[in-house]
Amino acid sequence: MRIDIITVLPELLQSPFEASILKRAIEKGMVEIHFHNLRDYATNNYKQIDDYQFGGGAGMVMMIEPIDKCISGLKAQRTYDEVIYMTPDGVTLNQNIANELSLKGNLIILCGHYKGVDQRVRDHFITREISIGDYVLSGGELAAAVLCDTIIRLIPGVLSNETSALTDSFQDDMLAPPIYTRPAEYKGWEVPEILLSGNTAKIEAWREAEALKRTQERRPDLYAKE
Ligand code: 6GU
Repeated sequence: MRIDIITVLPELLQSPFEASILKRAIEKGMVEIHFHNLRDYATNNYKQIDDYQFGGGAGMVMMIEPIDKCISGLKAQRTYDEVIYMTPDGVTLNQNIANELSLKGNLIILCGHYKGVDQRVRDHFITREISIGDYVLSGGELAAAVLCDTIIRLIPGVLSNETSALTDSFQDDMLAPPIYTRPAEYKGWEVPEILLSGNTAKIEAWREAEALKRTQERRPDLYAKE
C-alpha cells in the first residue's frame, strides 16, 4: 500500500509514523507514506495557498490551484483508489471503513485547514470525505494520522499473532472482554478463576459472555445493530 498525504503542516504528522507498529510496517516495506507540503505547490510569488472566501465571512479557504497541481502530479504517476479529504463534515470513521480501505493499493489523503478547501476541490478531486468524530480539530493532520493507523494495522502481516486485529473491539460490533496478566493475585485482587482453569472451551464461552455484557452496558447502540 502507498499513502500520499497532502498537508500544510507535515511536521505535525511525521512522528506517529516514526514509532511502534506504523514504523515497523514501513520498515518491512508493507506500506509507503509520502508527505507533500502544499506550500511547495503554491503558484504565486508569495507562496500563497489560502485566500478570502467569496461572499465574505471570517476564515481563509484553501485554494484550488495548489491542490490541483499536487493531486494531478501524483495521478500522472500512478492510479489511486481513493482521494480522501479529512473534514469534520465527512462520514464518521468506523471499523468497517478502516477494513475496506486496508484492502486498497494507493491512497491520497488531503488534510483540511483553515475554514476548509474550495468546494470545487471536493466536487472534482475527492472520492471520499472522512471525519474522526463530532468535535473540531485545528486541522485534518491528526485525523489523518488516526485514519492511517487504523488502516495500516489491518494490512496482512503488519500485526503479529499476539496483536491480531481479529480480537479487537469493534471488529464484530462487539467490545473486547476484560483481560488479565500475572500475578494471579495482587493486593488480594484476584483474576477470574476460569481464566486459570486451562479449559479453553469454558474460557471462550466466558469471554463471549463478558464481551456481550460490556457491549450491552457501554454501547447499546452497537448491541442494537446485531
Ligand atoms: Cl477530519 N478535521 C478536523 N479539522 N476536525 C475534525 C475532523 C477532521 N474529524 C473530527 N474533527
